[in-house]
Amino acid sequence: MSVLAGRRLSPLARAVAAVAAAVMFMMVFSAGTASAHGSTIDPPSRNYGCWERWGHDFQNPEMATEDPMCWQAWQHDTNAMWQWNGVYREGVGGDHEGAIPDGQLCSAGRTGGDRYAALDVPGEWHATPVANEFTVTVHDQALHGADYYRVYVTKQGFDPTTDELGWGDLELAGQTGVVPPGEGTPSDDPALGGVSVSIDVEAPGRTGRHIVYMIWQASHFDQTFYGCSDVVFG
Ligand SMILES: [Cu+2]
Repeated sequence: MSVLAGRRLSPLARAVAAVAAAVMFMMVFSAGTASAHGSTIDPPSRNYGCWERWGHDFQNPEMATEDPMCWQAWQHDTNAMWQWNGVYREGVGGDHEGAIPDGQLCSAGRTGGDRYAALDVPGEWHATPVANEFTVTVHDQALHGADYYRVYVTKQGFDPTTDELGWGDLELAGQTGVVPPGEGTPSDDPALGGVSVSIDVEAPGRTGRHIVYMIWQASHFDQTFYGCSDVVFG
């Protein structure tokens, strides 16, 4: 009887195993593509910086006082921090201002719903010291390449601790032409992979806190990445 039952069940068992294998494959595949994006890593974007500084210790309550804006971001949506490389939109067609309302620039216009909304909140974000001429480094994990990178810096007078970021606050400070896929500095950090691309930036006359806003028009298809990095001049 047990032999007969085994024979009768084995096609079902094979079917179950096949479905399980397919699901496993899809999970691995989607996890792989989800991690295959990027962001500004220097000066770090809000999303990358909070992941890099606290990803190994994100439940540490000291973050609330040491790095309060990262704390509110981790509290808002942990997945946004794990998916630090996913702040992008598709099909924008180059009309960034049309796709992203004022006040939502850091979340790429609330891409993915509410997930990245905490990135738009003004406050005491950890700020990287920079000179008026500096280099922005964007990390491209999956060798997407770029049609262009554009880097903006907020105008003098903008205060990231109190002001929501709008398009009218930005001045272009650096840009590139086409960057072929794979061009850049390869990373030996297994959490990153891919290549880092450096962009020269000039922001004369700036003092104090500012936001560096980065637009990366990837070239594999119409996928555009956006990122806010907090800096302090002088
Ligand atoms: Cu990607």
